[in-house]
Amino acid sequence: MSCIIEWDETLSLTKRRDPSSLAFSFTQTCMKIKFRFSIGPWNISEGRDPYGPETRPVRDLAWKLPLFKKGGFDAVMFHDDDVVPEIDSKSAARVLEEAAQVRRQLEDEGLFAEMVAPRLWFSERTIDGGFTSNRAQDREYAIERSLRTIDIANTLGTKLIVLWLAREGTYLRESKSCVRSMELLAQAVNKMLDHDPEIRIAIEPKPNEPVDVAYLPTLGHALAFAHLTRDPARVGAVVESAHCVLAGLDPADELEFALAQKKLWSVHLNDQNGLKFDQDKPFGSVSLRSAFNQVRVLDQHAYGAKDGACIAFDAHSFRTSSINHALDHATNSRKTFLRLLEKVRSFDEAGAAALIADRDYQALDQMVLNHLLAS
Ligand code: XUL
Ligand code: MN
Repeated sequence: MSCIIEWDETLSLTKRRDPSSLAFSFTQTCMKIKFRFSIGPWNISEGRDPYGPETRPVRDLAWKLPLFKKGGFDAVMFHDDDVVPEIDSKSAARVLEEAAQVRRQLEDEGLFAEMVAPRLWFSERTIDGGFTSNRAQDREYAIERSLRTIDIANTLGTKLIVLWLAREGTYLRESKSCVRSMELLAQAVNKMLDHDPEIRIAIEPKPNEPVDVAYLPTLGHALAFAHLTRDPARVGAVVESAHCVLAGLDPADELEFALAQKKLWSVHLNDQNGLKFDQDKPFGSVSLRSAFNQVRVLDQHAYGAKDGACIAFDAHSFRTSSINHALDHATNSRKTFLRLLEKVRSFDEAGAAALIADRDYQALDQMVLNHLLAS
């Protein structure tokens, strides 16, 4: 994997423990991670919401890919039917042919596929969930479709499968059993792991929407669930900022929790204004300080340096945006990330460590604000 890290002189990330406090401070000696950025075709959306229709025309992949490249993105994340539209009506051979065609399109644009996720929430066969549906034929469909997703991923040249378990939960608590649902989920994931011994499955937790109560609402649930599968080492996570906010959790802490377990295999950075509907706002749009802390932990722990994991922005255009500005939310998210990276790298870590040693958190608070406000 080329150019993940640009080294100047040394090859060390040194971790220094301040003897007078419990805090760790990090000195990134001459090391600069060169982050790689990713985006999904669904992030150029048409503006539909539950109360109104599309506000922008549909654009195909051939239109989107050059735009992604021009916007500074290196990789593309896909749902299975982003790669092969109307996938359920096509033969296995046809699906792979179309996937191969998309791979050529990606290569022509100098892009690569980051991950593929089965879209298990749209079909009439997944109305009550896929893997945890109460109907056996729905469960079979969900597993079959997920195995096809792995075949598509192989054709595109990625080994990362994302599972956002949209409808694996309940609208009505009495309709399913959690223990039974964990068994069903583990059976499904085991079949996926068996299908290709090289794939890794990253679960993307979200507490609600579309279901009332999701079975894997947080990162902690997802990582605990990994241990119910045949190969926990191959089951990790994607952390999305907005999903953390929806669960009342701090996105930077969630990222760091996954990093501590070596299970942060992708990130969906965006923003969310409180416990409301899923908003997928541009990164930093609601809380710049939270965004600063997210960038800081990713940089401190050299996210992606070893495994090439990408920074994805799972944001959407505002409904009011015209098609000419359909990617601005993503290019702006990327610019904000890079500006915050400068802020992270110019933060006075030694000064912060001294304030932590003194337990002067009031001064530390103001120091962070002053740093963010300084031009
Ligand atoms: C849903 C969400 C999805 C996943 C991919 O909230 O974030 O778009 O990222 O299936
Ligand atoms: Mn997401």
